Amino acid sequence: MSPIIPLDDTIAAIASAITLGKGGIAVIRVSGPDAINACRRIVQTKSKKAWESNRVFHGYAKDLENEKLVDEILILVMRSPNSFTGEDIVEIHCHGGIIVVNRILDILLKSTHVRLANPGEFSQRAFLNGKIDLTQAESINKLINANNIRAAEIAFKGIQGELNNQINLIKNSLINQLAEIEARVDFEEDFQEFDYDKFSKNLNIIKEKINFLIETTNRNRYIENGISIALIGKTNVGKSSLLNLLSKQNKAIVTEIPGTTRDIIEVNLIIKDIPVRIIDTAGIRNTEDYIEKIGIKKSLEMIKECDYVIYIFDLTIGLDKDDEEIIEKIPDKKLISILGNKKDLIKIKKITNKKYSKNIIFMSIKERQGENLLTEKIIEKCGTKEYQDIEVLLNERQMSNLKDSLKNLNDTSDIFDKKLPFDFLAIEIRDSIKNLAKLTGEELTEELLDNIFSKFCIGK
Ligand SMILES: Nc1nc2c(ncn2[C@@H]2O[C@H](COP(=O)(O)OP(=O)(O)OP(=O)(O)O)[C@@H](O)[C@H]2O)c(=O)[nH]1
Ligand SMILES: [Mg+2]
Repeated sequence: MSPIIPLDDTIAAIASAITLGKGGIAVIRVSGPDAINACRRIVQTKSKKAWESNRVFHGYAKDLENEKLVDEILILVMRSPNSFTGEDIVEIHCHGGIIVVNRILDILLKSTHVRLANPGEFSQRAFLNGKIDLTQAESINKLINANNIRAAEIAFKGIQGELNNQINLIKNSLINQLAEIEARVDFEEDFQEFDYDKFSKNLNIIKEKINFLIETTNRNRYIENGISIALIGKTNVGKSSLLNLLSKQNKAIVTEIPGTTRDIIEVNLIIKDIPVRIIDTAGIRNTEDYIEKIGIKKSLEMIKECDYVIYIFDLTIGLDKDDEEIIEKIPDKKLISILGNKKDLIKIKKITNKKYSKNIIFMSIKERQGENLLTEKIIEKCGTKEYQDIEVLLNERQMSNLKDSLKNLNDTSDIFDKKLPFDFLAIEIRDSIKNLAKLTGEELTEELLDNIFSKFCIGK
């Protein structure tokens, strides 16, 4: 692939996380034709193996302005083409924290022609030099941003080329179909009559494969994005107590005064490997209090915005008409459970409403009774059992290309229904292939590329 962006300069950036007082070591990554020469200038070493490829050697970083040594470092050299970017790469492993790593980077930028890398520029170079395809580059970003094991596992499969493989399998099937049409156009007399049914069946099999990828992604998007669960109910039923119980911290104020919570309070947790955002809300009741009213409005909006709801009521009061009115506002597919709280208190009202009684779990948040049952309900409702075998999850860009590709194939239906000339099919199939090529990055404009890689962080 010939690069559409010039790659003749050399770039550098801090590739590790930088935090004051944390991280024993930090890594500066330098890539480009001048990487080795530039680093040679600021490194002092006695190593005989210095600057050989795939070797680590010991040395010191020095400030050229005053010849002062600023840190003791290890240097790793990977010569082109055997490196991540395909260019010469030097990694400088220095001490962590903020000051020293930034100082070495500054010295390098100041005393050589190396420039600071843009976000994602190392991955972009790896892509442009044909070391990885676009889906692999995007998977690196996903792996670094993964906030749970499942998401990390899927991202790693992406780096190994799983999504690319699956897309290429589909693309090759389409190329075969296209070849058949084109051969017929050129040498029609050598072929039997075009079999519309058979061709349509073949296309349907390909469409099913595309649909499978789209549906798997839609169903499992939460693995990467997490799911949001709102705690909804009247005042004083124990919503904030539940937030505190699940998050194992005293995040929300709990008092016996109805109307304690006025605003939305959120915590991020991992429940059985799923990232979950629990949202505590203001208790819903009729009130004249101006601030509380705003809070209640937010609670009602949250029913619409969140992915799931746990509805909570007080067992000593029972599930009354006011509760039912609120529950009716919650779509069935969002309702994880109706949670009857304060089971520890003796005075418990019987639940007469048969419609809801099946979905009620009894809990004492105060005495931590029923917590496991609630967690099971969450897992069950969020469909997490299905995600064991997921190989790929597409990001928005990839989904949009894949949907376009499917649309091209769906647009062929008229040709089959009306038995239009079969060579019309070639146009749609060719566009469908093109959309798949966009997905893997074979067909891209410079602008689109910049847009994709600018979402990466510096040093990647
Ligand atoms: N006995 C008993 N009391 C509980 C239980 N859970 C919560 N409480 C008490 O009920 C009162 C209200 O609890 P909160 O968690 O503040 O209730 P809330 O639903 O957030 O209330 P608002 O913020 O006013 O809407 C507090 O005094 C809690 O200690 C429980 O399981 N048993
Ligand atoms: Mg509260």
